Amino acid sequence: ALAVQRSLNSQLKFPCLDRCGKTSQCSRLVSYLEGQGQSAELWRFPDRSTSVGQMISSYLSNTSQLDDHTIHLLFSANRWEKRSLMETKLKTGTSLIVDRYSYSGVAFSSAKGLDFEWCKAPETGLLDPDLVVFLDISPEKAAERGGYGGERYEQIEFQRKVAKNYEVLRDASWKVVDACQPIEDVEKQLQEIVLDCVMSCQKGKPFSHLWS
Ligand code: Z5A
Repeated sequence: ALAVQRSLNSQLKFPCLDRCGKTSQCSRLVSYLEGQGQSAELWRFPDRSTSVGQMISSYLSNTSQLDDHTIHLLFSANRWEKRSLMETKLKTGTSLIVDRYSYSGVAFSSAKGLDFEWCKAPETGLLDPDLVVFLDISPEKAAERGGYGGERYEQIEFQRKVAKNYEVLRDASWKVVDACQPIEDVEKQLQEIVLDCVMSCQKGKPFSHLWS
């Protein structure tokens, strides 16, 4: 009963470490898909435009303090508040390129010591992406990139724990792309992977849900 037949749509999710280049690549991908005649939108989590998103944003910029469980649930709530719009967009044939999703929620919160399964629980029932792409970069290399160090989680030791958690979450269906290649090479690989996925989703595919 939960399965809804999809028409022209796909959801592609980018978890990853900070500064791996996902924001740059996600917007390039949307332009690429549009150039291929596809309807596509760029989404990102946290979505800082909502009232929940603003609470998350002040936490990340260290202007407010919150208990680790509380901020985890806020990140999850921020995805739930967008869930029905996400489903509507997909049903009407728009592909969504999503910069971070539930995987980041679990990888970052459990790096603080929260129980892994507890972190997954509030994500249960959110839409499962058609494709997850992991932009692979070491915490050390990421730290050498522009703008690193401004927000709460931008510390190498913490990012190492996050990287280990992504290894636990990662399954064989994830596509892993080396994020240390030149930006244009990463872009080219992503275009191929993503266009393939978008095309296969056009054949019609039922929705599935995390974490099943
Ligand atoms: N978080 C969480 O705890 N729980 C959750 O549920 C979610 C998130 C969803 C904010 O996320 C924090 O929230 C994040 C996880 C946590 N914390 N951390 N760390 P965010 O996504 O809003 O912010 P971010 O991870 O800090 O992303 P970012 O700063 O936007 O970085 P990016 O998207 O990975 O990279 P970029 O902006 O595209 O590029 C960074 C720089 O590298 C820039 O100067 C580029 O020109 C350069 N770059 C990009 N690609 C390359 C290549 N290939 N070579 C060389 N240089 C490059």
